[in-house]
Amino acid sequence: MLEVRTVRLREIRLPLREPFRISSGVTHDRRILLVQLVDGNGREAWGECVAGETPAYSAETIDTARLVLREWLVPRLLGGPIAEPAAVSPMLDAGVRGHRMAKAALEMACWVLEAECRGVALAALLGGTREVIEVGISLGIQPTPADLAARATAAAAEGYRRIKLKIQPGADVAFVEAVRAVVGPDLPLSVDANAAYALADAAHLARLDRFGLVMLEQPLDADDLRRHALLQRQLATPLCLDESITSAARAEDALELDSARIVNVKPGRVGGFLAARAIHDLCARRGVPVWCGGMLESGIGRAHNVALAALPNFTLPGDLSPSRRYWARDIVSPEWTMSADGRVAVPLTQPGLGVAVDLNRVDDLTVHLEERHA
Ligand code: OSB
Ligand code: MG
Repeated sequence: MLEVRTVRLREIRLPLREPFRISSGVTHDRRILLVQLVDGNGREAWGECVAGETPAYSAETIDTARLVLREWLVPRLLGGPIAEPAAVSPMLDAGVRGHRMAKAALEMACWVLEAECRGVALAALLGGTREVIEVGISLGIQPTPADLAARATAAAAEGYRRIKLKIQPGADVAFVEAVRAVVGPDLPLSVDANAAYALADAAHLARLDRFGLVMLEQPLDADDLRRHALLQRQLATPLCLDESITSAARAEDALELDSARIVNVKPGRVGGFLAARAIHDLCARRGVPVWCGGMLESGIGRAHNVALAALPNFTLPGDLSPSRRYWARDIVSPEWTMSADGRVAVPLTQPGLGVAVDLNRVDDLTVHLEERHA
């Protein structure tokens, strides 16, 4: 039984060590909305909203999420007892369409609170079985193929198990070719277009087939399941969907249509852990591999993602880079690290998140704070 007495919504500003460019825009500093729950016994649990600064990746932004949380979502959670964390999504979904990133921030914090109350690790509460997860890196768009190849060489030397290259029209075939030439034929490579292409680019995208990519992620518009299926027929490279997969029903549609043969699961994109797990289970039943994507999260969001990625069908490396890849200093301790052979350890011995939130540092970084009580 959960009873949320206080909810704090706070925005922190966390500068990236270097800008991250994808086809839909560039991020310099992350504006991150953190959710802090406090229950009747003074137990605390943290959530993180993955919405971006601009409505480029999805319609939601940190500012829409804050509004929806404050006006519509937080009031539903306060006060009354909640039987279990699986009951939270139905409460938040009733009469509120969309806004899945806002919902997820609250829903995932409730799972953390339950894990704290029961004294179990979040990964264990979710049904995770894996103790280590393979890590992949997502490399932003660089000015030239040689620049990207240098980044890829460094990433391979650090031990990453898979390298994902962001692509866009004008920065694709030659860039992938340069990377394949320096990393050799065996390192798993993938590309992510963040919806930058059209179906008319099919013949051009088929030129990527000769690089033996593990997948081509989200080439077309998020709403376009049918055109992804038409594109898949013209490519040897398996398609993976990210932006398109907003729910288990959407994932089912995509698999029925053959719009995707691999699914990127981000709990923050789909409304939280309940939906993320449903997508995982659906894909497992159908023999479709999934992996955990990232949204340049702080160490709090990374803890959520690592816990989810411990589920058995997360068989491909996740975008779960260590803290130092993104930040001069993270907001959790210990910071997230990666072993020399490219793995992150799932914290299984401590209850809840498995990392401590550095409250002094969070306070220093806070630019906006609001609080609601039951
Ligand atoms: O498409 O996976 C994506 C970051 C922001 C928005 C969308 C995406 C990404 C990444 C970053 O690829 C992955 C990471 O967090 O390391
Ligand atoms: Mg993606």
